[in-house]
Amino acid sequence: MKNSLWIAVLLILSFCQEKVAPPTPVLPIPDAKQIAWQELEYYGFIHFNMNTFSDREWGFGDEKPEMFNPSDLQPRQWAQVAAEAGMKGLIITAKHHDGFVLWPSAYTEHSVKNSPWKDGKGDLIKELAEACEEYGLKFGIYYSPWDRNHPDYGKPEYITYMRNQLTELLSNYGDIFEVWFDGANGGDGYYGGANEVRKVDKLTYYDWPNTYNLVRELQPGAMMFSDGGPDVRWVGNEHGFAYESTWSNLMRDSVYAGMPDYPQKYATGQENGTHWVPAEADVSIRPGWYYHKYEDHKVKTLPELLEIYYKSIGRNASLLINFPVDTRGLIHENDVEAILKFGEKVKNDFAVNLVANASVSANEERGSGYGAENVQDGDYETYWTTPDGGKTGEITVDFDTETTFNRLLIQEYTPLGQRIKSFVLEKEAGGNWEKIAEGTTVGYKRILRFPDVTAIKVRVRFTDGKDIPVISEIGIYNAPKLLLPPSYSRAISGEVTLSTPDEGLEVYYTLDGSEPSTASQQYSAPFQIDKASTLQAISVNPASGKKSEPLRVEVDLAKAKWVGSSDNSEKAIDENAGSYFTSENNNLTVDLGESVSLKGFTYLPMQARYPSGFITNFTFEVSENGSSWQQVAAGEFSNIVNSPIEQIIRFDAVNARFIRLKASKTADGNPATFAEVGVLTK
Ligand code: FUL
Ligand code: CA
Repeated sequence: MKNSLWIAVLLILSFCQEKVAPPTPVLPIPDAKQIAWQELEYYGFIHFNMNTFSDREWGFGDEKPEMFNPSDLQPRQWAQVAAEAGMKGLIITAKHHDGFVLWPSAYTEHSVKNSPWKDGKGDLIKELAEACEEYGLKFGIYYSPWDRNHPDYGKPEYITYMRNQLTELLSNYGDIFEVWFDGANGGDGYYGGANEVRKVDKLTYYDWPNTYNLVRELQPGAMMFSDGGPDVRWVGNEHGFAYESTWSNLMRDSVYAGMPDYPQKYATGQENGTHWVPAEADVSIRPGWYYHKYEDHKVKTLPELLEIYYKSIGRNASLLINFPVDTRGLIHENDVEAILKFGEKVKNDFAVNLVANASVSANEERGSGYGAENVQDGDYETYWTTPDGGKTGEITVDFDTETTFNRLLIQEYTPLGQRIKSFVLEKEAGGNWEKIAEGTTVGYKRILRFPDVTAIKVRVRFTDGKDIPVISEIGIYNAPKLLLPPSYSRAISGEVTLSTPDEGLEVYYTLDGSEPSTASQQYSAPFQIDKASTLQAISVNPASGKKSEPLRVEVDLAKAKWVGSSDNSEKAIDENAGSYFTSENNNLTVDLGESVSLKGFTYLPMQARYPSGFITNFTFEVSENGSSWQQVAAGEFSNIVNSPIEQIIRFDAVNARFIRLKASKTADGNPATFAEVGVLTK
């Protein structure tokens, strides 16, 4: 009797230990190549082709192969920079809209084979494929369906040409991880000399189903990108930002490449989307996709790149950052510096996962194999989940001691589908739970940023979902402060605003040219500057006492009383670098409202992506009464086209109430433009 009782107890125990069945997937779910791809998260784009040499964004198609002539082409430098910056792959513009191809294709003469580069013996696709292999990167191909060079574009013959070229690219260069089909297409072009407009039906012309089949056959592991997938979709903008709610599910059958309302209607994905087509956020490290010397000073700053990171990878999208490789054939020094700093900062933000050594528990567990400890083991394959029937669940993290943090990272186990619709992070304070931050969708990865919080115990509550939560990982981090100089802006009233690049920093400043320290004036609210002053300001982390480099700005008279003499000229004196005045008669005249002693002036050229009317040669005149004028300076803004930064001209002191900046010549012959004009009185 005693024995059989024991046997029964043992039997029951072993039955309980038996692994519980995993949750049923919530459809749609990713396929094997999509699962492998999502781990890459972050990879690079290379825009380098004919446009690099024609200094354009979209070549017309009539460019001559002789123009493709890099002086120091080094794909290994690209791969090295990408790998050092933490990227997992590179995708290159094998053919852009102008039709020029970077490999010796047998199907066209519009190719590197007819260029001076390596006497026509070069194959850039091969060189980059090898460089990627050397640096452990995946290799991908951008191929523009639109071809402004090809005589047959628009006819059925061109589809054969396109497939022939894809066959070359997908057969001869090893494994391709992504094939990027651009949605931009159709319009005017060279088309073999026809010089006309050719419109195609974007839905039917390319016969996508058969083109996709060809890619599948040649590269079964490749992800295909376009507006609507089939495997990875465009995020719908070129800023690198995904959405607060980003689903990997897409109503794929309603979408095709280049459809006009795609960004508004489909780019976020849909909760009830029918297919798994995750988002990829593409963005260039400069305003343009291709290299233009005049954008050398416009490389994205560290705060801008971090914003992109948190709004792409932190919002369930992958991140594709573009390098406009320069005319030498190198990633420019400024871009290298920016991307390496960014890679370093991201690494530091996520260096220590505070959950790893905390005690983690759940309100409910599905059973053995699905416990809360799975969210802290650093293994994506193991996950915590609950019994069937609900849509909510809670994970509590007990740090045991007061712990400070400012980032929450969550990963759903996507092979079972995307489920979470809302969640909240709370901390325990005096026996109550207080909200720290909240979010909507999660997906492969979701990251929330918030000001520093200190707590012993926190919990993540999954408050709504399509089904039970299935969570692979939860991370909590204390990202170091971004200790950069404060940023500066000024109103026409003269009021100055300083802001810190990160939460929880303090700002101190001086106005007399002395070096600021924590003993200087602390910034608390916008303040007035009326006269010429040297403003210097630092950001300080009060917790560590560490301080940033100083910001230094020469501030001068406020523009409150200034009046421009023609319509719209106020845009040149509104303290806004983004607005500008265009002058048909090439001059800007301003009444300063009172007579002052002038010692110089400043001119900021137009800052738009496609600027015009840069003043290259100027005269500067002053007047006391607005009728008799005296010229006090004349000359040239020598490097303004390549470097459109603020120009500063000084002259001997003169009293004046009116100023006039005249363009005797503009760079492109168009009417002069003025983004901002100021005076120097010191
Ligand atoms: C766009 C293109 O038109 C741009 O030139 C660039 O290649 C970008 C990545 O995609 O649609
Ligand atoms: Ca895990």
